[in-house]
Amino acid sequence: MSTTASPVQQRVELDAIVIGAGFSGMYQLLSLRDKLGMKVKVLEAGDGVGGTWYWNRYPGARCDSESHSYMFYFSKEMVNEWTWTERYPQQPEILRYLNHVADRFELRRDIQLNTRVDSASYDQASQRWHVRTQDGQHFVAQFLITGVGCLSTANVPNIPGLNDFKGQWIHTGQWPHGGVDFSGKRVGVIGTGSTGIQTIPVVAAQAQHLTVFQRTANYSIPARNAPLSDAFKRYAKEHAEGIRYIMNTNTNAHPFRMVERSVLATHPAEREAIMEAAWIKGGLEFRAAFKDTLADAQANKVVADFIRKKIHQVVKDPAVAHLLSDIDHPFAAKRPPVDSNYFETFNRDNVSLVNIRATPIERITAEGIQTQDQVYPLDIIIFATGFDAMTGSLLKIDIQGRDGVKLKDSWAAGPINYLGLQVPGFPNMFTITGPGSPSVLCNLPPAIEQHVDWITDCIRTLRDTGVSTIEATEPASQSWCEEVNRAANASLLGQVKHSWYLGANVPGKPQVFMPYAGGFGKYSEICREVAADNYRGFALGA
Ligand code: NA7
Repeated sequence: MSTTASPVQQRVELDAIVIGAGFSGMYQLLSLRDKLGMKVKVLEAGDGVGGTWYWNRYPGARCDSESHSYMFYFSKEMVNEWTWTERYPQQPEILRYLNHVADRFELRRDIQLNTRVDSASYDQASQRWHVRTQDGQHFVAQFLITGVGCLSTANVPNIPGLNDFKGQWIHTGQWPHGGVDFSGKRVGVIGTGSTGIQTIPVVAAQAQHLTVFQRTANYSIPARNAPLSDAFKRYAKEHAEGIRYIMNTNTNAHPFRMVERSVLATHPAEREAIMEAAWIKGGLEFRAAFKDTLADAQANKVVADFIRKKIHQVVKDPAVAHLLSDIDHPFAAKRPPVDSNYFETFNRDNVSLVNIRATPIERITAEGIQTQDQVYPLDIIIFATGFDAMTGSLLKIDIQGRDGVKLKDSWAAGPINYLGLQVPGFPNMFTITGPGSPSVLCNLPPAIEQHVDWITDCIRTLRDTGVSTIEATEPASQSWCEEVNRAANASLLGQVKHSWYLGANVPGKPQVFMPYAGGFGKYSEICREVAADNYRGFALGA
């Protein structure tokens, strides 16, 4: 049984504190507790495990990674035990999987739910982290490990008048557990990122009318979701080691490789056939049909034009098709969504599209949304407006490192870090899939396993060699941030200035490209070399 927060003040001494009980926090707990025999507690704000998949319960919520890759591979037995039902797992199925992980490894006894961490401060004299929770509990440990998720702090735009709205408004990342009934309702969705694109077709099928408020048109690839065949289920289990090897050694930790073929060097008729086949197959693998799609603007335009053509083929009203395909950024330079009937949904009589780039939202009134030229009466507004990504959840906690330096001050100009694993000035604190690591550019479970394994090996080494503190040095962190920047600018990723990869979606956030775009395989290799070189770039203290 999980324990629930008690209001009684107490001071609990531990070896390590882990924040968050999603994929990251649970595997970190298992690794430190069961492999190293440490005393560990996971503190989790929700009243269940699952992290991102606990909170994101909006209709249509589904993973864009294929199910056989969106799971832990550290346990062969668990790979064999668990069988996914669809090509892309839906949120309830992923949540069931994560609950299975918690039960299978008896993790719940060391996970404290309903416990929001308020602050964490490092005491240099005792070399201990002091963690305090919203309800006044006090935990002390040598190591602090954050597994707070990259996309977990909801970004609700500050639109004037929201409090005046008489209807219901919801952010997709804070969806009510009881669900929302759209029948007979006039619904507005703001946002056409991956989330909006997933939820719009499902909401449209239930609502009386759906109005989509689009600021930036987006590419999307058909997911071609379907139940998995028995043959595929067998294949995934029988080839688990091979699948794992591919994920761990390629660019984005997906279970397929990028084809070593250039768009521009391929004859136009042949590349059209290749793109057509990739479109029919569907999913993020479309992006891997050529090696230069994200490296060369001309190559990208060929692929982008193919998708624009597809949008025009699907959407019957040419004006709507134009608006949906009038995309201002290269394909895959912002996170490319995959969908089930997104563009088709705009052929429905009960769906309309509003171009808020041309006529921006001015305010929300009691009745609905008012743009520059019209009022749209609504009963429900859905904010599919994304997250304060990568740094938001860390900065919500008042984290103070050595000499009382606050993380928010240290990161005022951007998230300085070393390998996305540590921050200089914050000894013995590790950030699972932190800014500076490949994280959101990857299929996340392999990226999480790699981080957790590295952190666990590091702590084991410290213990075995009598070292009590480890801290990223300032020079190593500076040069890693330069490398993160270089990697982004080596591809078209660095050219898009209004993406959440740079923090551009949150007013006032420093604009720094946060994930490492040099490739997951290469990144893992760097982490291995650093560890083998006696933790080069980290200061080790007695
Ligand atoms: P995203 O990808 O950040 O998309 C958010 C969408 O909301 C995007 O279309 C934004 O338009 C729009 N948005 C954000 N703020 C506003 C305001 N103020 N007014 C109008 N429109 C706005 O978030 P998602 O949840 O879809 O996806 C996040 C990740 O989760 C995804 O990549 C997967 O990895 C899973 P913009 O493009 O900024 O003009």
